[in-house]
Parts: sequence; C-alpha cells; structure tokens
Amino acid sequence: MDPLSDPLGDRFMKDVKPPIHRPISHELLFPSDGNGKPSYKALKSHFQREGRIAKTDALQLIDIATNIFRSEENLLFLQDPVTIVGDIHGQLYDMFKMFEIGGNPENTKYLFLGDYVDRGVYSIEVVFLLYAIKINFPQTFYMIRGNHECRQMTTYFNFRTECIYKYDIEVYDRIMESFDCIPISCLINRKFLALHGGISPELRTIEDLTRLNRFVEPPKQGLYCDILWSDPVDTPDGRLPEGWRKNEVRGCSFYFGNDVMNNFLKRNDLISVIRGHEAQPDGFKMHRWNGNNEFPAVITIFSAPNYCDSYNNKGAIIKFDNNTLNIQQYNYNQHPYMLPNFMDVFTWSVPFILAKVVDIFSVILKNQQGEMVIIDEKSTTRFQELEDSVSEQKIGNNKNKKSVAEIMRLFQALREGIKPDSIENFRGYRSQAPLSIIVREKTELESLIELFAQARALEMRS
Ligand SMILES: [Mn+2]
Repeated sequence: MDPLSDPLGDRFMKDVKPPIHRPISHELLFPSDGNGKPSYKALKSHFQREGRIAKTDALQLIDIATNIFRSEENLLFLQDPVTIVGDIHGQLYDMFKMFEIGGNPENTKYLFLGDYVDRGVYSIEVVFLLYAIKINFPQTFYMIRGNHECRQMTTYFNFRTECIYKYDIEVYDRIMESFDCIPISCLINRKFLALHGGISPELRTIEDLTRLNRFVEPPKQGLYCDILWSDPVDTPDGRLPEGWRKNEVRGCSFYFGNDVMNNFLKRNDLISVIRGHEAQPDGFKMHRWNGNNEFPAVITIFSAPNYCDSYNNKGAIIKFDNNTLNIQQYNYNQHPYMLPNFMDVFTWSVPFILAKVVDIFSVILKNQQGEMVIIDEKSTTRFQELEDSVSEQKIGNNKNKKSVAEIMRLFQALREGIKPDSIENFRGYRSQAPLSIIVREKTELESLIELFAQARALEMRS
C-alpha cells in the first residue's frame, strides 16, 4: 500500500494522492483469518488509488469466482429485496458511487445484468472487485453474463488490451474462461425475468434457458446470442407488425415488439422483462407499451453514468422491494485520466513533438514553390495537398515530400493511439512499437535530417 514518495515535495497536484506503486500484499488481500476469502474492502481502497494485484493473487481470485459461477444454474431464482444493476463497462469510479447508493453488499442482495467490461479503462478492476465480493457473499451477490463478456467483444473493444497492459494474456484467458461460467438469466419473485439483452424467437418458455449449454463463447445467432444481444423496438407503443425485426444496429439478433413480448409474458406467467444493454439518458427506461396504467412490459436499466466519458447520461439502479421498483439515479464520478490505448506519456508525446517538427518541414517544402501554407488543426487536408502536389509536379524532391506526408500520417496515427500493428499499413515503416520506430529506425531519422538540409539548400537558392 506504499504510495509513491515525493522526495522533493514538489508534486504539482498535492490534493491528488499519488498512485500506489506496489501490488497489494497477499496477506492483506487474502487475510489468514478470512477462510480463503479475499478482503474486498482492502481491494477496493487499493483499486481506488490505481493499485494492481500480483498475478498469482489475480489467478487465485479468478479461480475461486469461476468455481462458484460454475456451480450456479443458467437461471437464477431470487426473491426481493434485491438491488438490480445494469451495464458498468469498466467505469470503476462510478461503480463506487453505485455501491454507495445501492447499499453495502454485506447486507444488500445484488443482481448485476452484465457488461462489466470494455469501453471504460478500469474493466479489470471492476471484474476483480465484483469477483472478490461474489466470493464473500455467494448467496446474496449475483452476476449474469452480458454480450461483452466474451472473447470476440473484448478483443474488438479494449478489455483484452487492458488485461495485457496491466497483467498478461494468461490473466485475460482465465478471465474469459470465468466469463464462460457466469449464469445467463434470473427470475425474480417468479414474475420478473432478468436478462442482459432480451427475448428470442427461440425462447418459448423460461425452461428453454435451463437447457442451454452456457459454458461456451456465445454464438453469433440463436437463443444464447439473442438473450445477450436483442433489443426492444424503439417506439412508444412497441408496435412491430412482423413481431421480430433484424437488428441491423447490432449486426446480429433481433428487435422484439409488443406482440411477441406480451405473448411471451403471458405464456410464462410473467409481469415484465428487466434488462440492461442500452444506454439511457436517465439511466433507465420504462417501455410502457401497454399504456401508462399498465406495468411496463420491458424495463431497461443502465448503470454507467456519462457513458464513455461523453454521453452525459445518468446512471441508475433498481431497488426492488416488496414487488415495488424504486429507481435510484446518480451522476458520474471523476476518475484518473488515461491516455488513449493505455499509452505512457513518452510514447504519446515523442510522436507528438516529432509530428510538429514534420509540420515545420512540410511548410518549408511547400514554401519553396512560392505557396502559402496555412497550418490548421485538420491536418488531413494538408496530407492530401502534399500528396497532390507530389503527383502533379514532378520536381526534383518529390520523393522527399511524399515521405514527409507519410511521416506526418504515421505520427498522427501514433498520437491518436492507433495500435502498433496497424502502423504496418504505413508503407516503409515496419516497427512493432511506436517508440521503437523513433529509437531503432535511425535511417528514417537520418533521412529526415537530410531532408531538412536539402530543403534549407533549396530555400537558400530561391
Ligand atoms: Mn450489452
């Protein structure tokens, strides 16, 4: 728990506590009097200050939680009171706020509706903290699977990158295996069905859920896919004459309308479906398809306020007690700033400075043709101009100009946090990591210097 020391006492923002630079000790995380259970409180305060945990402890935590998930049924049965939580998406500091409002897990029953990871940059801390609480309260703290809890989504979005950056691929793989074991649905008071996405044309009765083999990477179609992916149609009365519509926004699964939903509820003697999966301005949405006097057929709950640091939406949870739903909303919390793709400040800033240097070169090269170049923030047009001028005018140093344009593109890509792999796309640059381009590929730097010398010579001539 040692904070980074500040030997010179010149820390710029004194009110911001320095991050912890050592993993939490095994004794603190797994206290000897804890019956093998982790101290989720110690873990919480450690994560609050951006700490990490040792890999062996991480694997132990994942392992215990996985075994608990594996022992649970596809369909959980819960009685209220219970606090229902929607998507978290790696927003750890907002989850702290959520727990303040939702209640202490020591004496509050919880049901999480999935999408713990991706988008936000604290997904792994969210997972570890939820797992630690789950291990402490396996009979009152429940989680179900969201569409992001799989290999495909976490690779496409940022959770896999986060795991590798903060831990390693083995930790990631073990978390994926744990996701394969998380239950997929929950029946509350035998009247409310909770799922991450929604219903499916293949979901006739809730018993269909119990027959699924959930211990796999979810497929791209069928019942398992739909319950994680489907959405209610976005109209006030839920009218959808065809019943199901292809969900083009998601690229898989369906939209469901009021008719198929009412049939499903009636067939299974249910009141409503409670799900997450969609950001809402208020943090929740009552889909009152059957009129304002009727209980909403579908309820969406979303617990990631100011989603992706930009949506400005509220977060909400449902406090379900005595068959009554009580919605509680909350605003987002401040969180520490992270550079794109978990870049460190050097990896980010060196290309930034070099990009500015290249900007200067481009101006010099342009000016020797007697043209004015206006430097603006939208440099893409400048690349185009530069390339056009290369193709149009076959003058002596067009090769150099072309390489300047390429270098500008490369630096812009680096600054925007494009993954090193995709830098391969830039012709002539084959390095694996951004920094190594600058350090290893000396020839490029040399040619830049040469370019500068040539440009200077031309300048002198004109
Ligand atoms: Mn989702």
